[in-house]
Amino acid sequence: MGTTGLFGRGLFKAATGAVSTLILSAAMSASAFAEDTKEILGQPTDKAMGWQLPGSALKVKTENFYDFGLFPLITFICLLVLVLLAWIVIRYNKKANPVPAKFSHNTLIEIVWTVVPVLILVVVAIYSLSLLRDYNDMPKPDVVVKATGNQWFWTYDYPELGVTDIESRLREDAKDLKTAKAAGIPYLLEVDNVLVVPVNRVVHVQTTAADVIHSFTVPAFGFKIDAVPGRLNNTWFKADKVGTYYGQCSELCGKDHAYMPIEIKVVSDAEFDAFIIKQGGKTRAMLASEATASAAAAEEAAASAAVTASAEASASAAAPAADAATPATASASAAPAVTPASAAVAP
Ligand SMILES: [Cu+2]
Repeated sequence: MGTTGLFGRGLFKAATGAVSTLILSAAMSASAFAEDTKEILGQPTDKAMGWQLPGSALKVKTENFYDFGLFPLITFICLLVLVLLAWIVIRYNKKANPVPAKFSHNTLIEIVWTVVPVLILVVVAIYSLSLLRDYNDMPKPDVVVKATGNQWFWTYDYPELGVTDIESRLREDAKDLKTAKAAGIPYLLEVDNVLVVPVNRVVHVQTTAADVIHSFTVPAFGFKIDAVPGRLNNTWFKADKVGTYYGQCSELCGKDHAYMPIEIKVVSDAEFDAFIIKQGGKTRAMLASEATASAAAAEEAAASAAVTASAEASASAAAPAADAATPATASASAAPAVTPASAAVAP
């Protein structure tokens, strides 16, 4: 290394300088961020870097995979390549190494640089597939919501609860930074009609579109799902904190693509039921009791039908052997058996 020229040393200095500047600026921005800003759940924070605060357990898992898996791995590989590159440039340039070696292969090193990346990719794949499976295997949903993308707003339906066509558009005062600040709402994110869902419940999200492709995306819940005309795409989330969560259409869909945000309000079960009733729908409890009542009614009807059928069967069996008076007796004896059942159905 004694012959390392000025060029080599200069480059090394530049490289270490760049790395230390990067580290320093990252540290400075992190401390500045800690002082100046407080992250707000469900929305982006000014000057912040990295993820929004997570709003569900699945998002936490996704973030952990990136923060403790992919990001350190990417950083390590980048630094390794940088160091190797710097070493080659400094140690083996024309001045430092005037007589180059003539060999062209090294079996061991070639095996290593093939096998090690394969192993790294296998580990990444195992974690990725586990995460994909979690996103894919939806638990039994408590609420189904359907989000339809339109140019340029969203419409929301609760198909099972009888609530349809809630149009959700960007609020006028959110379109301008000054008016948004004055109103205390997030710029370009606040809508007139929000999508309301209950907390700690599995929400099944169906997406489609009425015109062109849109994308239903909410960072805090870690989903981004295309809304495609003529298709019904599915995802799910389970919000673990009450609050308001913002997202945006994430598929370029025309001139007002930037002005069709998504706002999800996560509320308690009681508030959710109140919202559904206000929208003219039926709550899950109402539907469940209706279902129980109609099941009971169906059971009663089936029971009374069976009684009638058996009465008729006995009547018809009695008929051939009896004289003209017997059918009247048979129907008279069948009648009381039917009556209590039909009386029970009536109320
Ligand atoms: Cu869109």
